[in-house]
Amino acid sequence: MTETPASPNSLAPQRFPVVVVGAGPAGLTVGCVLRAAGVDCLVLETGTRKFVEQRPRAGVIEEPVVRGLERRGLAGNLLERARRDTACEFRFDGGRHPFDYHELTGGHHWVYPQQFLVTDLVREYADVRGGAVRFGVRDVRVHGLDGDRPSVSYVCPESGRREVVVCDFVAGCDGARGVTRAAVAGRAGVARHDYGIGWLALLAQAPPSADRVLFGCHPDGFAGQMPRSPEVTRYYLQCPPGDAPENWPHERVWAELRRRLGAAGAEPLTEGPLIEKRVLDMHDYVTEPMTFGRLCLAGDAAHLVAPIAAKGLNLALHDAFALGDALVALLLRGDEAGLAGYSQARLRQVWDYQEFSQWLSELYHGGATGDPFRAGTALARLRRLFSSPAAAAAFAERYLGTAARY
Ligand code: FAS
Repeated sequence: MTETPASPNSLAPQRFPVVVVGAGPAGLTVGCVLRAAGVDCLVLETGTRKFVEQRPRAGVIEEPVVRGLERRGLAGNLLERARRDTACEFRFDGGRHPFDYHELTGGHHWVYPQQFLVTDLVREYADVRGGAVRFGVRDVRVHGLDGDRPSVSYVCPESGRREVVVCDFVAGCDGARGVTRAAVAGRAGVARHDYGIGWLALLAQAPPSADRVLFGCHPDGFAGQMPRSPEVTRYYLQCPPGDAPENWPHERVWAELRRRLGAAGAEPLTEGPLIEKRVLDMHDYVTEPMTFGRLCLAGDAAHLVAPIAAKGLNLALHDAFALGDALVALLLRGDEAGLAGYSQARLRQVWDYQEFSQWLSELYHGGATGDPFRAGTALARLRRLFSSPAAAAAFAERYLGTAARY
């Protein structure tokens, strides 16, 4: 951490109560909550507006998160356009095993591609609520986090000048590879877990093969189908960590998907061109605490949960709700309780979701480890979802993220 730089060719420092680093779901939601309360803030983003609005990632959103967005006036398009899922389906033992969580709990999952949500949030923040945002910034640095006048500096894409913004708080929402967590690397406790597996993340230009999420728990590895829209479908295939997308030509991908998702009575898969192919090495991390002086981390900047349990986006939005509300309470009413308790409260849910992700990973991947004992316990865990109402209810609560408290 360095003192506020006074570079000779930078203009006088600007001033905002809050600087938000990163215009992903977490950063934009914090910005929208602050703007709704009339708190000024500046969002800094290295990508262009077009880039952040078109980046496909998650798509499954929990009901409590949808209601949180709705209460903050951020769910208009989502409620109109998203699909509500009522069931998912496991495929193992050569058979189809539908899991109707709506019948069990009355709950839903909402399916709304993350890039659609980010597009809504950018419009709401910048165009509707008049929030300040700088896209395309470079070399963002944070300064003086332990004092009461932290600042953020960045290189302006137009002038090439380093600009300085003085603030009261920095919201670190710059994702897994950002600079804010790195700025406190020496002080943060970071707990990591590596699953030792990869997922080939695919987007197919094809309608979904089934109107629900499919989980194929196959001895040759996991396969998943997540409908995203009537035209595009997300698929995942378990692969070795560090594998190269080039090793997965079109024919091999569909042959593996057919095999691992194959089941008696199942419709054939609807194939199509693969418009995205990338390998994700499955790992998790949690940063503790999530606040350092005047820096508050939220979303993937603080914790990463592999897409196994579809929790990353949901955790990022839960963080953003809590952080936005806490900053408003402090800046407008001098109420410090929310911010003082932010890190501890968020970490309870973060660890709960990490534990669920681990539990689910064993269920998905245990059968493909080559270890007959793990394969046996994974199958027992799967079968219990369909033989024990208590196990089914517990799974549904965690899968839907509807636990009353953490
Ligand atoms: P984000 O990473 O979304 O946003 C951070 C922003 O900060 C980005 O716009 C970035 O450009 C910007 N930034 C980075 N460095 C910066 C800097 N130095 N200065 C300024 N800006 C900077 N989650 C699920 O729940 N379900 C899924 O199915 C799922 N699938 C995924 C698939 C893929 C391929 C990936 C990569 C992730 C997936 N995730 C999924 C997780 C994902 O959704 C994240 O949890 C979510 O984007 C987190 O949101 P943010 O914390 O806002 O971070």
